[in-house]
Order: sequence, then structure tokens, then C-alpha cells
Amino acid sequence: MFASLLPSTTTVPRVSLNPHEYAVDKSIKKYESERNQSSQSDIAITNHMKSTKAVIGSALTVLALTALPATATIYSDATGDTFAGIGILDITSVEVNNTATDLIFKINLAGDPVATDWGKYMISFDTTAGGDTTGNGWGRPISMSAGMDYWIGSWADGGNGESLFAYTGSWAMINAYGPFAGPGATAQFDPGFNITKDSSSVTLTVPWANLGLSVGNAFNFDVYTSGGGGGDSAVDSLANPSQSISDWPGPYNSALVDSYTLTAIPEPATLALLGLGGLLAWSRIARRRS
Ligand SMILES: [Ca+2]
Ligand SMILES: [Ca+2]
Repeated sequence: MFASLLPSTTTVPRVSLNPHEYAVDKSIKKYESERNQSSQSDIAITNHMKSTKAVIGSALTVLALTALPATATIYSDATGDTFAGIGILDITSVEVNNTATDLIFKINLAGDPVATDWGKYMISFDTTAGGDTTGNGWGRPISMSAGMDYWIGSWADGGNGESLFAYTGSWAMINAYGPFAGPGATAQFDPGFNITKDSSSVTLTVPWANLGLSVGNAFNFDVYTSGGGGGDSAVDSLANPSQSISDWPGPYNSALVDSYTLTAIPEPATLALLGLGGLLAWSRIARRRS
């Protein structure tokens, strides 16, 4: 008649118990009741922990996924499609990506722009109706017959530099980066606008607001390489897998273009707040459930 001798499901028959037996019977029932409550409470705690862990786990997974930059869109170009046969002017591909504020163009080259740095790297943009159908911001013999609205010209020598021009009936420089004095009073040296390079690529970054773009906007573009002469044309064109020009002066018109759509990515600060808010809300719900 002692608890340690009883299986957990044993019920004690109510038959003529003397006062001593009655007390023992009561103790056994109390013990069983407490043990039952305790094990239910253990299950509830375990379930709560499991559910909280699952919620935190999935919230962190969502955070990790959304914190990553969008996957770059890779635009391939032929290798060896230039008259010049110069590696630093031969585009092999361009990886385009955007953050919450910037557009990034990683121009992959057949040559090493660190070892040989005189190449010029340029991007034409057709973002909206209208634009320049015959020229560009640098006055190079390069055009975009659909109408060029913005132009980035950059150089990988002299400490690297980049300039952004907008067309509104005429070309004006609206942003610049690098160790040079801009040709116009409107030049704005913005840390979000820059050029970097490594042994096989040149990367140009531009705040997309500079291009009048919003999330969801699509635009057409082409990427070119050229030499240091003011009359040098598009030695290579990303959108054209065939040879673009047969000699330095060209000219070249971008009849072929590529297209990119700006994707939504939360700002890191907003993301952190959203993530924290979400976790707190879930934690409160989980507590209420338990
Ligand atoms: Ca090429
Ligand atoms: Ca090409």
C-alpha cells in the first residue's frame, strides 16, 4: 500500500479502511495527483520552448535571407570580341545588383585593370522616354538610338574616378567621385558614388536615386570600354557579342541593350527594427499561449 510499490495507474479500492489505512490511501492519491500535474506542466514547458525555438529559428532564417543582397543578374559577353585584342578592354560579363540605396555594376574583364590601369569604363542608361539619341555625357563617339538619359564615365588610373551625367536637353555632371576637380559647379562628391577594382574587374556604384529610379523601375543600359583619347569609341559593348567597332574612333550606336529591374531591399536599420519587433511580438504570443 505504499506509493513506491504501486504502478502509476493503480487505483486503490475503497473498502473498509481503518484510520491508518485511510491516511496512507490519501497520501498515495495526493502523490499521484501532484505527479500528474507536474508531468503536464513539464510537457507544457517543453512545448513552449519548442514553439519559441521554432519561432526564433524561422524569424532568424527570414532575417538572414532578407539581409542578403539581391542575387546579382549576370550579363555575359563574348571574350575576344574586340579589334584591339587588349584584355583590360574585353568585357567577359557584368554582374548587376542593387542594395536599398545603390546600383552596383561589377565589370568582369579578360585582363587585369590593376596591373594595366589606363582603361575607361562607361555605362549608358535609357531610364525614361526622350533622351539623347546621338551622344553622351563625355562627348565620345557612342550613342544610344533609343535615347540616353544618363551616362557614367570612369577611369581606373590616376587613383580611380567616376562621373555621372544627366541629359535634360543638354548634358550636365550631377555626381562625381575621385581625385579631380569637376568641370562644373554642379559636381557633387558623394561617398555613395564610387569605383573600385581588383585584378579582374572594375566595380562602379551609383545611388539609384541619382538616376531618377524607384524600386520596381526597369531600365535599359549598355556597358562599354574605351581608351584615354577623347575620340575613342566603344572598344567593347556588353550587349553586343560581336565586335563593336573596327578601330578606335568608331562610332558605335547601342542598338542592342540589356535591361535591369530595381528590386526592393529593406534598409539595414529598418530590417533590424522589423526583425526585433517581430521577435518581441512572437515572444508575447508564445507566452500567452503557455
Ligand atoms: Ca567582350
Ligand atoms: Ca561585346
